[in-house]
Amino acid sequence: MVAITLIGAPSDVGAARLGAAMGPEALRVARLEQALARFGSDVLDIGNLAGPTNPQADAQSGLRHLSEAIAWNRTVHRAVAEQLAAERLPVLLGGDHQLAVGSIAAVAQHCRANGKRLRVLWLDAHADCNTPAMSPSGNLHGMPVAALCGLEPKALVAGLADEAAPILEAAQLCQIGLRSVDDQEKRMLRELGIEAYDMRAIDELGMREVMTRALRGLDTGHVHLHVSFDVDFLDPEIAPGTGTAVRGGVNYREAQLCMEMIADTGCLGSLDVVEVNPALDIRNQTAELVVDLVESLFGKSTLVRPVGDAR
Ligand code: HAR
Ligand code: MN
Ligand code: MN
Ligand code: MN
Repeated sequence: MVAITLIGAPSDVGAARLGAAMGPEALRVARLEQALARFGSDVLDIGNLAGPTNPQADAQSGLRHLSEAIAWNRTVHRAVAEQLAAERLPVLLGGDHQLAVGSIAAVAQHCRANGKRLRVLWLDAHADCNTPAMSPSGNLHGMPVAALCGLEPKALVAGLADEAAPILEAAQLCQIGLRSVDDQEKRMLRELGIEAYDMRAIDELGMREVMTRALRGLDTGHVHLHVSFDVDFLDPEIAPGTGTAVRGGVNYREAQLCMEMIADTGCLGSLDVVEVNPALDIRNQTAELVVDLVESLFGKSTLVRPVGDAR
């Protein structure tokens, strides 16, 4: 059993709409800590990190709120690194998805220092791989993958990693659930060679086959699996509380299977839960659903299997 630490990061500076900053509180109201207490040896909620509020400014050179996002990511990076060093499993409660830069930078460093292989699963309706030059909005939550893979906005990763090498190699990353990818972003995914399963792949192959492929190779060597869970991965019919909902998302059973198959690997080492926006939700159902799914991610549905059953 692992020790789990919840880290609140109430930022919405990377998003188009206000409200994701209330995400950590919504998840607490939905009793995330109490739910995880069944699966963690101990669960500690260290409360919310402090960071800049949303200045609601216009984009400058293709970017909105860059200095605020940099401040948030430095703070997140420090907090996540601290928990990993203490051999605890950090669960970052966002906040908007640009926070994954700080979180994944810390995880990548931890893996390098400890000889672990890193694999990142990016569960999202969006690819978040825009550079400022490509971005239709200037919103930084559409850019963390680009920054992590060594592209602009490089200022977002300055000081978080060795400047010479990108934090993430494309081969370490796998995206699932995509259904809103900008044209230039599609080309970028292809250029970088990022493994991506869009909703059509889930329709055609089924979630089971998609996850089998996404999780391939985790049984060899010491792998640290980081899950970056943008709740707009889920269909808005079941998860309306998010800022950029896109119809045609992952349904309840598919989401459960996705989480269960990740749990079965036994490799989960860190988690981001981002883009919960209670201002857009109905009776906190999105946070409640996320708590349900995170329980599965930590092994809720695993039956005690007969001896000799490898699963
Ligand atoms: N691709 C669009 C943009 O860059 C919207 C993507 C941002 N939305 C998210 N990220 N929630 O996953 O503006
Ligand atoms: Mn995202
Ligand atoms: Mn998204
Ligand atoms: Mn670890």
